[in-house]
Order: sequence, then structure tokens, then C-alpha cells
Amino acid sequence: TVQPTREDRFSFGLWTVGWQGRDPFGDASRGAIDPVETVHRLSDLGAYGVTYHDDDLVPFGADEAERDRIVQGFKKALDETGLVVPMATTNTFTHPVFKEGAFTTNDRSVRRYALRKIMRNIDLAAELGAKTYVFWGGREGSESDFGKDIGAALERYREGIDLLAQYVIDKGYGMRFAIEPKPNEPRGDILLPTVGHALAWISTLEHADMVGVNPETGHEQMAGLNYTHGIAQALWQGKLFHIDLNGQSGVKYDQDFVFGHGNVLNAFSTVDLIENGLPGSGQKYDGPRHFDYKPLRTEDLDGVWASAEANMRTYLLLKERALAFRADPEVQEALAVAGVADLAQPTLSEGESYDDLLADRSAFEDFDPEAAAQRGFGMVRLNQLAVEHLLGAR
Ligand code: GLT
Ligand code: MN
Ligand code: MN
Repeated sequence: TVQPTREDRFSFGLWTVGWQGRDPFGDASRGAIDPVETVHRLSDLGAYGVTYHDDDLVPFGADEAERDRIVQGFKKALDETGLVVPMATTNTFTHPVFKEGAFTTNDRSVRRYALRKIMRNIDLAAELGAKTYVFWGGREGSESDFGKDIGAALERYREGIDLLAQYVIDKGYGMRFAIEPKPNEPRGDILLPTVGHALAWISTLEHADMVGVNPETGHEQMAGLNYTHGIAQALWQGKLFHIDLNGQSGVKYDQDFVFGHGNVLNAFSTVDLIENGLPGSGQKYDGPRHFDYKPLRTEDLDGVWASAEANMRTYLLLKERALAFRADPEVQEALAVAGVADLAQPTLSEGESYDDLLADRSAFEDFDPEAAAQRGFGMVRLNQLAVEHLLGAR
């Protein structure tokens, strides 16, 4: 059961296994991997998809002939393996031209250049069959509260995404956009820092219907937030277009650990939600299980591929545990004691008005808050059952 197959729909970014271990304090600890090799290795490991930034595939500044040669080689590898490209994205953060932002830099010429760079890769992404286009605004932010007009920045962000949405519609690419929130790093503060900020901003867009979110486990946790709650809200709002699964240990730098290597109990509830959906409404995420992690800088190339496999194994093990958890009669009883399913029942009866509620003496005049306050919900027992299933003790 822990052998990944195409049906599991696991995908990885070229930049994940391809990370060479460069950090702010140290040089690369590994050599580069050819994207063609990555496609073959991921396929051998049981993944179904590979994702990329324009510059992961074609080095920044390559001429047309070089670009063509690389793209053809990549396509050939996809054909040979059957791997698909479910998602693509643009690098608008590495080159120093983007040091002050891309969509939202104060320099208008750079904003125009960024839009062109994105449009160019959207064309390629469409050619490769991508259905989701991710926007991670790593450089959209500031270190000085006085150096950025935040209202104007959000307006320019909106202008840019509206333009690109119109482009995709006019071209008939059938793509949806997914905004990836992150609170900070590399900027001191990044715009659209959490799932909530992103959802609120998306509602202001001209083509809001085709824009959702791509929440990353560690990014919500860097803000001290609950990832499972974040994706649950996005799912409930019909906005969970894509996910970046990884591991993070608390509020600190972006660790991009292997999925589950961090807050493993939250990883368990994440998989439970992805696999079993929202209990009340049955809403379920049906996109790729995408891993956005970095193999530790301590690893050699064998360690890189072992770490890719680790993400998928952890996911499948948690999936197995989540199904066992839901099937356990004692868990079902504990869920009933906690009243989990009762929350799906509307608070007012069908057709009931506030006048009816005001007339209902049992709701207030005859209601005994002291008696109701006596109820125990058994949440600790429920949580302990989850931990015991997670530990394989049940
Ligand atoms: C970058 C970032 C990730 C984003 C990628 C998409 S790039 O590695 O840290 O979280 O998902 O641009
Ligand atoms: Mn990250
Ligand atoms: Mn990510």
C-alpha cells in the first residue's frame, strides 16, 4: 500500500529535487540535475506529474534555439514516461531585476517586463497541457513600511492578474490561477501573506471565478496558523485549486521539509481532509497531491531521490491511517459524543424566522445555560484516538 502509483496523482516541482542546497550562508552542496533526468526518476518512483518555473526548465537569458532544444527534450521525456504537467509558474523572484517586486514593484518598466515574462511562460504551459498556473509573489512586499504604498501595490497586483486572466480566456487556454500565500522570506513582509488575505483580495478581481489559492503547509505554519483549517476554508469557498505539501516545525524560516517532517499530527489531519473531504458537505479536493519541499542540504543525490520517495510514502501511510481512523467504531462513537456531525445541521429550522426564534421559549426563557455548560465534548479522547491511529497503536 505504500507503493505510489499514477492514480495517487503525486507531483513535484523541478525546483524541489533540483534544489542545490544554496542558502544565505552557504554555497551549493550538490550539482544540478537535468530536468529530463528528473522526469525519468520521478516517473520511476511512481509520481504522475512534474511542475516547473520557466527558469527551472530554460535557464534565464537562453536564446530561442537553446530554448527550443530544451523544450523539445523535455517534451520527449514526458512522452516517454507518460508524466503530465498539471501546473506551471513563473520565476519572478531570482533575478535582481525583481528585487523590489514584479507585479508590485515601484518601477513600472519592471512591472511591464514581469507581465511579458509571465505571458511567455503561460503560452508554454498551455502547450504542455498545464491546467493550473501558480503565482507565488516572493518579492511582492517590503522591508520598509514607508517605501511601499500598500493600496497601490494591491491595485497593481489586481491589474496584473486581471490582465493575465483576460489573456488566458482570450487564448482559450482553459487554465485557472492559484495564488500562493506566504507571510515573509525572502521579503521582510510579503503581500497576501495568508490564505485569508489571498481569498479576500481574490474577491476583488474581475475574473474572481478563475482564481483560487495554492496554500503551502509551511507557509501557513510560518504565520502560526493551522494549515488544515486554511485549506478547509479554501475548499468550503470553492477556492482550493492546488496544494503545496511539505513539512515545517513552528514559526521560523521556511523549512520546506519533507511532508510530515514537522507537525505530523497536523499533516495527519491534512491528509484526512484531502482524502475524506469536509464531513458535513462532502466537498473534496480533487487536484494533484503536489510536494513543494527541499531535500536537506546534507543529502547527496541518492538522498535527494530517497527524500522524494519519503514524501509519497508519508502521504500514503497517513492516508491508510486516516481511513482506519474513520472506520474505527470507537472513533465514530467519540465523534458522536463530540457532536461533530451535529454542526452540519442548520441552527434555524427550515422556514424558521427570527420572530419564530424569538417566540421559542425553549431557546432562551426556558433554556438552562448552567445545565448546558455541564456537557463534556470528549475532544481529548478524540485527539488521543487520532494520535494512537497515527502511531499505529490501533
Ligand atoms: C519557491 C517558493 C515556493 C513556491 C514556488 C512557486 S517557488 O520555491 O518557495 O513555495 O511554491 O513559485
Ligand atoms: Mn516554502
Ligand atoms: Mn510552494
